[in-house]
Amino acid sequence: MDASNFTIPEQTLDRDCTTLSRHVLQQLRRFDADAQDLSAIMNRIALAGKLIARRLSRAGLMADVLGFTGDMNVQGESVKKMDVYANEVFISVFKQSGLVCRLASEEMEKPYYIPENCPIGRYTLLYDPIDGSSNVDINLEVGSIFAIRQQTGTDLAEDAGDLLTQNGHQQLAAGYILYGPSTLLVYSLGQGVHSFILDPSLGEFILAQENIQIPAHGPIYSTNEGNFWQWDEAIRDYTRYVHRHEGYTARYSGALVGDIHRILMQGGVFLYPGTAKNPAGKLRLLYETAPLAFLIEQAGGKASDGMTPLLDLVPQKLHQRTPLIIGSQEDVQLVESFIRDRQRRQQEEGH
Ligand code: FBP
Repeated sequence: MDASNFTIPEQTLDRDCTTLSRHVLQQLRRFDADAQDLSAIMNRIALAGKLIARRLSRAGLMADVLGFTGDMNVQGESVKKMDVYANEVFISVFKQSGLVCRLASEEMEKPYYIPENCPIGRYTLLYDPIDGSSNVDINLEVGSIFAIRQQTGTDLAEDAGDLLTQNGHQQLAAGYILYGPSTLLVYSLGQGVHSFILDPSLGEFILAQENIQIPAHGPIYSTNEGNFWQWDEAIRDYTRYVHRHEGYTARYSGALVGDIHRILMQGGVFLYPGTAKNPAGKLRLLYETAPLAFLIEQAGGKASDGMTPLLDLVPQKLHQRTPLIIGSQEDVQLVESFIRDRQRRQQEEGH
């Protein structure tokens, strides 16, 4: 065949060459130091994802990778060996980077400071290294959740006080990595939501979808109904409503990242409300709910604690928990309407 007749569809080649770090620079439409730093930080997060994906894919064949360590973390939860491994991976990929001075994780009581990166590294990485820990030992989907924030002040006291003055709108970037049949990274820099798939043959995250929009409404409601009797009456009323109305189906994987990804793609709502025992719920504001709220709102969805927009919340402590209602606009508004109705009834009854 005459070479002049054979052309490679530019779009395909362009897409195949759109790695994460290139996409970040395209998004920022500039190449200054800040843009280069954010691109480099995203690249390091991608490396952490590749290392964790590799470990997970062979975990069942390796000794001492699955199971519990015997320790409890700052959340009062039994720690999995994969939690420790993944937490260390995130720290390790940022050493000698000059990028991130401080890493704050769900698995660590206090942030980890990388002296060689301070004070030049003006960013803080906040992350949940393994989300869905209860799924790890049985080879079901898990994830990692991350957010990047600007460090304000020198934090010489190493108490990360500046993080307790910022709301969720002040996140510079957020996303998750889903370790499923393929390893997927979904992120936003505040300019839409984009997904990348790890191509094992290239060892690169390659662009899969840009400007993902969540449907305004979806059939899915995702929640642990095992907590039904511990919930406020308003949430019970909402659950009774979806049980009695056509067009709703329950999906709950035990991994927040997996449930959120399903809802991002198909529409619906995820709920982890407060309970009688834990009025603030289970999920952590800085490492789980604020990053996912940033992402879902960038995709046209909505997130709240039932009453207040999730991104408006300012943490009072590093490991603060919040109730979470997140997903499609119409479905989150429906849940919130049940909460408002109950409050109004209570006020009318003088409670
Ligand atoms: P981890 O980050 O410790 O895994 O906790 C969060 C989580 O596992 C979410 O992924 C999931 O949605 C939720 O907790 C499951 O909690 P429950 O078992 O109470 O339904």
